[in-house]
Amino acid sequence: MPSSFFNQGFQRKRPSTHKLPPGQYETHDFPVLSAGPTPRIALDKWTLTLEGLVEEPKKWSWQEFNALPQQDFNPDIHCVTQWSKFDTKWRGVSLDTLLEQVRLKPDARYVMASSYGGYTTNLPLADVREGKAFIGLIYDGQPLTPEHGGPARLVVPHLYFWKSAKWITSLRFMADDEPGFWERAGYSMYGDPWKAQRYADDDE
Ligand SMILES: Nc1nc2c(c(=O)[nH]1)N[C@H]1C(S)=C(S)[C@@H](COP(=O)(O)O)O[C@H]1N2
Ligand SMILES: [Mo]
Repeated sequence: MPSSFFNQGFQRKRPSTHKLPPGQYETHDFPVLSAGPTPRIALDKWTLTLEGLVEEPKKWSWQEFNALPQQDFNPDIHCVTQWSKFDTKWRGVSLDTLLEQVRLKPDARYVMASSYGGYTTNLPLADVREGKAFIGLIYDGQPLTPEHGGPARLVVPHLYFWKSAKWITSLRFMADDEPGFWERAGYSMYGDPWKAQRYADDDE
């Protein structure tokens, strides 16, 4: 029997099969964690740009961005402060959809996500492709609130949630890894919750 058939049936019958990464506890709230004040971005001023190692940079206005195909995502999320939240309900645009609209240069290996307000965080390019990352616009059926990163935030659920930049405004493709805001302060360059990679010392 193909394993995908088995997995689908298994998940439908047991939707509550969730796992906690090491050192995490489950919360039903949605805590807000912001390193600074919440920026308020007027939608007619909002832009998202793909830049760096691309043949031509690509910039979307809010209106253009909202014309892109959207999908539902229901990931479990894991914050380095040890809360995890199961089955969060998002709607947004897959990074794969965005990447279809640029030609990456062959040496692009990493991405720096930058936010309104100055926050940055780094990720390997492979970790934002193939369905692994999206720009969240709707949370629980409502436009994403400013506190949680509205109007638009990056969501990369398989890494600790500090990699999910709120108020995102650009993704810069890079040849070499560079630390972002928390990474410069001693947090892990990668942040795999399943390996408890909280601090730089936890990286292999
Ligand atoms: N721009 C920006 N993005 C950010 C942060 C931030 O301070 N600024 N905090 C990060 C951290 S540490 C976490 S745990 C999550 C928190 O998201 P939430 O406030 O929606 O729970 O956002 C991440 N993205
Ligand atoms: Mo966090």
